Amino acid sequence: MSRYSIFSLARNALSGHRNWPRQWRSPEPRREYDVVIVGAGGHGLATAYYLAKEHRIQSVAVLEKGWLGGGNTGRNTTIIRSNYLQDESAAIYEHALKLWEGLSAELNYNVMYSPRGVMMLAHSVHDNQVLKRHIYANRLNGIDNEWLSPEEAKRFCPPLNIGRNIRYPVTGAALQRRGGTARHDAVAWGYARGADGMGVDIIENCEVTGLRRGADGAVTGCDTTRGFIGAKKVAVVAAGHTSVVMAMAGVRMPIESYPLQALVSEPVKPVFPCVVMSNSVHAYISQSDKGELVIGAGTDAYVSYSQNGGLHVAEHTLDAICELFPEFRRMRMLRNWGGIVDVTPDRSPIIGLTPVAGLYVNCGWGTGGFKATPGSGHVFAATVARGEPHPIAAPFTLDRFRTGRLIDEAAAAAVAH
Ligand code: FAD
Ligand code: PYC
Repeated sequence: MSRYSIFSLARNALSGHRNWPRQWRSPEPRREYDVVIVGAGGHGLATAYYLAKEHRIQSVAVLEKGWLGGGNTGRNTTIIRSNYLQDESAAIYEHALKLWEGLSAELNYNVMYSPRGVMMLAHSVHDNQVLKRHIYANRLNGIDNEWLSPEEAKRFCPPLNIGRNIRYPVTGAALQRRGGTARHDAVAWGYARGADGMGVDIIENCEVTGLRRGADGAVTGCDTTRGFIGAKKVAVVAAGHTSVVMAMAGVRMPIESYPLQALVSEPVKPVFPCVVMSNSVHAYISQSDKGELVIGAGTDAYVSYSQNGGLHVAEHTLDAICELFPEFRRMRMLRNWGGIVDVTPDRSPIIGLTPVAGLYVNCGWGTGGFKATPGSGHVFAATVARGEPHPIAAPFTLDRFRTGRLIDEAAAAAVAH
């Protein structure tokens, strides 16, 4: 049963997201569900939403050790694009991008998706060749991406310094015009409200501490800080801690966890029209609707579960930003933070079944899973509901690290790691 009264639903419908999640409270967990999802980030909540909406599975609980959206979903820099190299990746990220285009209407909740264009800079002959290869591969997959000269790049993004006398002069850029940004909290809240309205239980402050298996080896539920919760199926979507949670069922994951940080400047009037990323100088930047410049770096060099990034990484990023956009040199930084990203050997996600019956996993999105949120939830819900991989999810098996059918996206991740 949902905790929504008809009155509060009507009020929400009238006022958009302002009443949510303020008036919402986690329910007491039931003893048994059809599906338990571990992790109330965007991917877990989207999975719950599509399970309820498209597969009519409403006996679903989403268990969250903290608060919903408090993991990477609420910590990321919200860049959305689908300009990945390999066909398998292009398919899933483009599936997600198409869902982004209608998401506010789907959820009746403004996720502030803004297709303002994502421009990836080249700084050398090698960069030119790599980005052009991406452009051609994308176009073959029906995905928009175009090459810009330095002058065209500056016309698209006037603050960009295309002088030849900087350490890494801009030699061109790849532009995906349909790429952009969205509001991360709104994505979590929108999916949560939608799932909650269809009867899904979203239970905060409920850490999963164990995964139980029956005599036949199949999963039977989760031990949690709020007691045992039985489940016919358990879906782990616990970015950053996937390997910890999966080890509870005896499954060893090919995952390493790294801190990834970001920072924002003081808010200013609109000065930055798009998203700019540079893989070579390890920096990316956009401007939020609040006016802050949103700036990100690469991951730390060492594995860790710390939600802080090394200061030297931020310093290096700011050096690069100030060189590319000299007019920001005198701005003040407001705050910085970190998240823990889970990285696979080929930098592509793992979505699907596991060696344990009834146990499913969705992880390994590394530095780039925000953009995938709707597509990931959509195909994972189908996979969990049917007990077999959705066609778009099928290549992203755990098994590929045994068979060698890797999906190498180290370059398209566009963030050093
Ligand atoms: P999360 O939002 O992290 O959700 C997982 C949840 O699981 C967490 O809330 C956590 O508390 C919970 N959990 C963990 N263990 C347990 C347990 N034992 N019991 C119960 N709950 C548990 N991606 C992009 O596409 N574009 C970007 O611009 C971008 N920028 C980024 C910038 C930064 C600084 C960071 C850190 C990440 C960035 N990413 C970006 C990556 C993106 O944020 C993630 O890939 C994505 O948000 C993952 O979503 P999720 O729902 O899987 O994970
Ligand atoms: O995947 O586009 C991305 C991204 C940008 C910043 C972090 N990840």
